[in-house]
Amino acid sequence: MLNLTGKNALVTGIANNRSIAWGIAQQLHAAGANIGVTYLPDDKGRMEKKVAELVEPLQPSLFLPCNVQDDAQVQQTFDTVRDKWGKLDILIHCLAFATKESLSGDFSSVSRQDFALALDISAYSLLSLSRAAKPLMTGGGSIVTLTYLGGVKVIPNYNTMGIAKAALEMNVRYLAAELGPQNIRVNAISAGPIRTLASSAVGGILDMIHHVEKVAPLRRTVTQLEVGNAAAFLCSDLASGITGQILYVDAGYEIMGMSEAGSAS
Ligand code: NAD
Ligand code: 0WE
Repeated sequence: MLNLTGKNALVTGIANNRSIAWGIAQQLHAAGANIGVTYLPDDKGRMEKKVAELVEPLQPSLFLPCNVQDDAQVQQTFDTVRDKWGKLDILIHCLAFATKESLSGDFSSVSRQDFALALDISAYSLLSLSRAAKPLMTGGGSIVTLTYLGGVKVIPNYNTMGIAKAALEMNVRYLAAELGPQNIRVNAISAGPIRTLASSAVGGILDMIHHVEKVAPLRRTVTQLEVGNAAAFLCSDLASGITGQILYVDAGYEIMGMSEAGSAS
């Protein structure tokens, strides 16, 4: 059975109650994991307060600021994990960022700076967090990140994030190869579109969700908790033979071709 009792899980990327990371944290907690949470700090401490209130029911034993653009904050986070927990079993990487300008219009118009920013926050951060987690995963471990179909196929306006997700998915494979001998598994979940803070800021997300509801085999979108269940599975011993994989949790959307034809029924 799915049992994460005795496992220490660090979850990044919770911003509010719609965050995919929040769905994941709830399901890891329900499976018995000890939870640690990191948040993106802001000047006024608003995010800290908001996320602290949200996660209170999970009684996290760690609650730390961690902006992945700041190597010192990343190091501080994992120093604290080492001091407080001794070992780490599960790392959830559930964050991404690109500027609004690089998520619309002509793909070729993206600036060098915006391109670098998106790749830094959304893809390089999996490397830096995994590097810091590696020495703490002494009993093996599981690293899970979140990706999207736009890293494999062209999705209108996903643009620069698509390049970042392609890089992220290849990071998963190279990391899985490097960390496998230490029994650290690295996988990604490719989630279908879900209304969250990040996706709602994108023009046309509702149209995309309606399209998925018409075309996907299950005729609906997925929820944060369904993604959380898949993450709990990947982090559990039930998935002990799985590494380097991209698991689609998308109501089946990814398998479809000729998608207009499927919309009739
Ligand atoms: P969200 O806005 O709730 O989460 C994004 C998180 O990224 C936020 O918590 C934010 O604080 C964090 N973040 C941004 N910059 C950061 C930085 N520099 N340092 C640390 N944290 C930073 O939105 P979400 O949709 O839950 O996104 C979570 C992940 O899921 C992302 O990787 C996203 O690409 C992926 N995803 C989302 C969807 C979707 O439709 N919502 C689909 C597939 C994959
Ligand atoms: O990965 C994502 C969202 C990532 C994202 C969203 C924003 C909006 C606000 C990253 N950075 C920002 N920056 C902002 O300023 N998704 C998979 C959700 C998403 O985003 C899209 C989508 C879908 C689906 C963007 C364009 C087209 C489709």
